[in-house]
Amino acid sequence: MSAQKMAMESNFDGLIGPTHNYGGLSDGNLASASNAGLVASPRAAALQGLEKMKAMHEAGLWQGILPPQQRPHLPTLRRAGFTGTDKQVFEAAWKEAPRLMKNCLSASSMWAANAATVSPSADSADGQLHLTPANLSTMLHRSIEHPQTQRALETAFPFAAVHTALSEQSVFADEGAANHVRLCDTRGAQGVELFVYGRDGYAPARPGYPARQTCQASQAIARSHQLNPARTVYALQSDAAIDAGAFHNDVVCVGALQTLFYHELAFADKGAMQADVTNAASGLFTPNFVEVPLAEVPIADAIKAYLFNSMLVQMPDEDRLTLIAPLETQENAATKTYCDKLVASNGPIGEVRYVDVRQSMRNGGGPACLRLRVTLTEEEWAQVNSGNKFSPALYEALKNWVTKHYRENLSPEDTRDPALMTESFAALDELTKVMGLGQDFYPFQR
Ligand code: SUG
Repeated sequence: MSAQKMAMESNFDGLIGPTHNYGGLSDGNLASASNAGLVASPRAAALQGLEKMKAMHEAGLWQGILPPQQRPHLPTLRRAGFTGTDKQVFEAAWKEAPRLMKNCLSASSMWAANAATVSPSADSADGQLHLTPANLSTMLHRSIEHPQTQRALETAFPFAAVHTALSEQSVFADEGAANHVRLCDTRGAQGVELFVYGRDGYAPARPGYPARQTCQASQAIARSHQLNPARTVYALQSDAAIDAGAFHNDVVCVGALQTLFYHELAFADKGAMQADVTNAASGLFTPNFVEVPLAEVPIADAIKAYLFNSMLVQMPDEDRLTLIAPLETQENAATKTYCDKLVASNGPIGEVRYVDVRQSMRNGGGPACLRLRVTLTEEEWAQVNSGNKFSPALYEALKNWVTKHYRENLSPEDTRDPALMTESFAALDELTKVMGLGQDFYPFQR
């Protein structure tokens, strides 16, 4: 085994884009369905995201930023037969295919946990960092993200193996890191990668809400990331979790270092999951399973309050882990009581901090959805594109940029305004300069 390098987990957050709105686009995501049609605040959303990044940076964690994508996504509209100037395409699409248009306006790339699956260099046979952009093929509005995601990842991680998304077909439906947990002793050491899937891609679709991740997608990623099969585990989500609204496993489970924190109903066979993870970790570390009992936190509360869609982080100089939870977890009696008890116990989680990401939460995106975890060695972190690294100066520049370009309010009616497109493209054009992304980063610039 090669000498272990000093490594840390970084968080790359999706910067929330100027068209953030409540489109009701995600079947099985209860927040998206129940908040459809609300007036959104793109400006407040982006600023909430920036405050979370700032808090993590100030706590001493490595913090990165992934830029928003171009919306409306004109290439999808043109592929669907709309022609003419951008404005003509925009107006004709709203008139003839309003549902398609709504899908092309979503700012969904903010949920960076779905951008890709990431395997650090310590886990792969070739010693490289591997990233596979998620095809997100289950939801139309998300399926158009991956080509631009690939570009964004290649820009941010020029030294890494950035793969092409898996085949865009139901057998290979893939939602990225939201269904993937890496456990380890120390970050730079060989870890165990746990892939959680909702269905066998060859089986008929399940009744009820869609299962978005297939076993075949997870296996394909583990192969191309050159993972050691003995250190790789696959576990099936429970139907109960999916039917209660756990459209991704990270709605009912989060892990860090040796700790896996999950709801009693998260897995179809939790005994098998525990045995498989323990076996895969043999000789490396002893996993610490923190299971939240149904009797203490009903699954409906866990999902509504997003207890598990928290970031589980190792703060410098803290012995125990910190859970970065949404304010909604503090406001729910069952989850708040559980968190107080968790901290008071002498278990692996020693603190819970609450953050305000309400704008994203109304679309089913908690603190954990907004970030992509990338474990990096010091040498790798030094090679990350500097424009993708959070700094106080970049924070100030982005805050000014958001305040200058973003609308305070965006109602469903407002999304029909072609000025939203021109404003958004002007904002993104300027962003490529602020973040040093190059002058042909977005399709409208090419
Ligand atoms: O894919 N919501 C996202 C939320 C993603 C959350 N990510 C994780 N759990 N990792 C989704 O369902 C709603 C968009 C709308 O309805 O306007 C949406 O796409």
